[in-house]
Amino acid sequence: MTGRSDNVHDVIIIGAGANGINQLHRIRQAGFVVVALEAGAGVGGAWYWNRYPGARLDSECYSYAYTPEFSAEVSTLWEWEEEFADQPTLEAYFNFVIDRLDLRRSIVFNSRVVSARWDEPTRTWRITTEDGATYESRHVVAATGILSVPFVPDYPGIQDFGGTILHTANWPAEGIDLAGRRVIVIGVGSTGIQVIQTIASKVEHLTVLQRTPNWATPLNNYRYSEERKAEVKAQAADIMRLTGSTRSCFVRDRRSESTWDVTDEERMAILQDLYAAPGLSLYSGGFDDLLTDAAANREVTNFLSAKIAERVHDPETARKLTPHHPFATKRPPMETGYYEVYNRPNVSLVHLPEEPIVRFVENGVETTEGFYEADMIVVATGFDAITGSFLHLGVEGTDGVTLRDWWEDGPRTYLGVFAHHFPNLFILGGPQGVNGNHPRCADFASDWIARAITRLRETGVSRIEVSDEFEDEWIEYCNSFVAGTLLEDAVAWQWGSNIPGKKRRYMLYIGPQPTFRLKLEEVLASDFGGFDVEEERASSRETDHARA
Ligand code: NA7
Repeated sequence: MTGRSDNVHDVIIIGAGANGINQLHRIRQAGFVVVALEAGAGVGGAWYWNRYPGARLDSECYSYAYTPEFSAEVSTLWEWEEEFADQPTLEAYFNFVIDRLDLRRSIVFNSRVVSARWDEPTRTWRITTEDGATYESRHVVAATGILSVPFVPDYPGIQDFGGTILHTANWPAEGIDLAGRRVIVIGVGSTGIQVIQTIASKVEHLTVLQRTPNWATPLNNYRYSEERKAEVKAQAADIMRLTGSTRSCFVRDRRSESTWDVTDEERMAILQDLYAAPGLSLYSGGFDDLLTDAAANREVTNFLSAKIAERVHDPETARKLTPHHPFATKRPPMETGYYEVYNRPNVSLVHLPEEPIVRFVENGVETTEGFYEADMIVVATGFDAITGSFLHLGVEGTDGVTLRDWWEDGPRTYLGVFAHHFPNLFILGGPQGVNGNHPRCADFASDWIARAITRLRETGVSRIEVSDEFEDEWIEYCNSFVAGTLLEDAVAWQWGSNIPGKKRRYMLYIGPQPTFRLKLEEVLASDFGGFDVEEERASSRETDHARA
């Protein structure tokens, strides 16, 4: 290979969202020369790009934040104002973190990675960004997120629309004045619901184009009193211990009893309590058999159907808003006054299964049954989730094999971290690794990756690669948690169902996170037993660079 780069590092991290920042700090603390390449002009990842009206967290802030173990200073100094922070607050938080930890100087902004090629003779990754800059490093950590490639359906005539058309992940930082506008929102996932409930009272008219209604439950956000702020800080370490012990790193775990272990009255009272509790409680704190017993799940959906019927005045609209799939087989969105929006005279609901879109035209959207005028269309149709951002990096490993080829039939990893053909590449917070409260799940993996790379340095290992047998084993293990559950029939981004042509594969590890961590620890305890490991050869590396 020709053209060595001047930008030589021990480790390159791709992405400076919650996970990339985490990894950058840990890798730098371990004494490596490291840089993080970030496509955006600022940090925060999802919280940098998703600036749409109403963008808000739905994990409790204090469980989503960095732990006191990650940085006691950040944990002590930062103050959350409410249970579920909004996008501006989260963006401010990530900026605060990188400034307190002096990480900004190690991040190159506006640097979208377009190619990452493994160079076998030098045991080096060579990376090129969109602007032509080149970098190289012994190790790469890809931390590009599972919801970062916006998906816009290819509607006939979409280019003919004469007004503003925007995917929610591309909302301009300066905002958009919505007063007096006739707006169409397409999509009623977590994002669409946040947009709809936020803009309904601001626009002249709002038309919602809904393909599949979802089981939205109340966010129950609240602002913190001074006492609560102090309590959240004082309990930070305990909360992190708790989220480290639960199945999906949420503050709640499923109840140990089944739906049928309690009387009908007790069940209704429990469901009502969970409905009134913050955030994802009804999902993360529900009955043990929520996703394994269809009849048990129906107890929840009957309960929620009644809530929709109570809250939406027009029975026909309530019918359209009532889903048919089991609760939580699609990721349940959180809402604040969402259902009441449909009682407003300036809001209309279009149920696409009953009147599909025919085409976009200059001033709106035509369906089989009507025409909906708009001067703005908000596209809240989600993401090429889980694998999309990793496949966009142009990764090429051994023997010219690309990650896109290798994952053609779905992601293949070992422990969500390693992939065969891609030596010294570590995936953080990607497929078959995270589930639930993502940054908290990835925090453990980030800590582990920093320790793993340190061990490789200490033991003089220049190259490490996992076998495809290990991948097969991990895929089978991941699938075992989905087999026999109600998730098997789900139509959801976790299966890739939202992207035309994407192979149907369940792409997340949904087993217990504590088990996942034990498995990672076993790899270190066995000194990468079973991996293909090569020690440094004196001649293999042309440039030996300084340590930090
Ligand atoms: P989601 O959850 O993927 O939701 C996307 C929405 O857009 C959903 O209602 C989709 O309906 C709808 N959609 C997708 N494609 C189309 C087409 N072609 N026509 C009409 N409607 C369509 O994305 P979000 O951004 O809301 O949330 C992503 C995650 O971010 C969320 O799960 C949280 O974890 C945070 P469908 O259900 O596919 O019929």
